[in-house]
Amino acid sequence: MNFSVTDNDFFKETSLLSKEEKKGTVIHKSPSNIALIKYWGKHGVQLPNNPSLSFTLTNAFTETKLHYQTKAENESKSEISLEFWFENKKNEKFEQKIHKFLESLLPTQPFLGFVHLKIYSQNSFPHSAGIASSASSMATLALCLCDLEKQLLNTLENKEEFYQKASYLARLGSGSAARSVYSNIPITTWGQTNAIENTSDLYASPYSLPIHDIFQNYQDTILIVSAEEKSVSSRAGHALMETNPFAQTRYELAHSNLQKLITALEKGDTKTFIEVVENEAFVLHALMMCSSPPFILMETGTLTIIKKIQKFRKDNNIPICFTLDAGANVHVLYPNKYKNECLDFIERKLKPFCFEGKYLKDQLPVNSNQ
Ligand code: 2P0
Repeated sequence: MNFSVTDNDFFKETSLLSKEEKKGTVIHKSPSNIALIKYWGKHGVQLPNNPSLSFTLTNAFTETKLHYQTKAENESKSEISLEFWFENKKNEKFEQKIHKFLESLLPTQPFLGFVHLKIYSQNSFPHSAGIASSASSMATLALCLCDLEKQLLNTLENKEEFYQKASYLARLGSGSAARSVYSNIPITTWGQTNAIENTSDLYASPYSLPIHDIFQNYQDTILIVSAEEKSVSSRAGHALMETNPFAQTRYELAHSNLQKLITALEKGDTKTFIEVVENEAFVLHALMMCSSPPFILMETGTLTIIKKIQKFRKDNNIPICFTLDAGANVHVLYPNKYKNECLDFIERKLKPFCFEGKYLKDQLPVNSNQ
């Protein structure tokens, strides 16, 4: 496939489905990701208004097991049949959400109506940590659905095609999930940009440009400032961009920040890396503050931590920086070679501002083929 891939490439006929009864289990694991160039604002069916780029995490992931059995001849093939367990308990709320998602896929993925599905999912990170799990959970579900299609219809044999489709389906579940289907790829991009070949708004791809050694095994320590649910859902957050007076400027800035980041990643230029990454975090939060209605997603502790990181960087000449998701928690980013100094700083100076002293140590995966 090339970059002229369209929605039609992801639609599948059920005529390939054999009549014999089939059952089986597929299992997948997907990492969480943290965007450096943020996706904030969308149009159409989950299409991003600007390209985004993210670091893949290693320790924060979702694991999903999908058990399937083909329906009997007299059972309806136009309905989804699903039971859903989260962390070993039947979860009605998640079941309804996934049911609705699968229903929305039925017109283009009709084979989903031909099976009874039992899905078991669990996260590696605590759910009371205010860490978004939609990216890793939708990505792992999408990978399972692609494996299901492969087993039922003998399609998606080609690896690249398999992952593109998984990313495409994950995107329909949650935008940032498109970037979470590639477990062992440290950097992922989603959204069409002339700066990177073969990029698409329909699915994310492994970052294909040179990465300097300083970014190998880059560290991300996630400081839990608030474990509460977000005050505004990401769906509502994205919608606020439609009336935000700075929206157009933001989309242009995302493109120029991406270009700067690409060069910094290649050259190992941590100074520019830090400028871009912190700017993207501040801009995301500034956009929410000047939306109508406005939202403040940072807490007092968030600001205190940010100031301490910036001071530590200046005083010690260590290229440590932060980024934020659409919430109060802080991702502290630093090169692997400064791990000891940075972890010591976090433990002594930042931990007191974390909710119950909680933080999670994470890092980029070591690059390997998918
Ligand atoms: C991102 N975020 O690029 C941005 C930055 C949060 C801050 O994408 O509505 O859950 O499901 O497409 O992906 C969070 O929004 O939104 C998000 P939907 P999603 O990671």
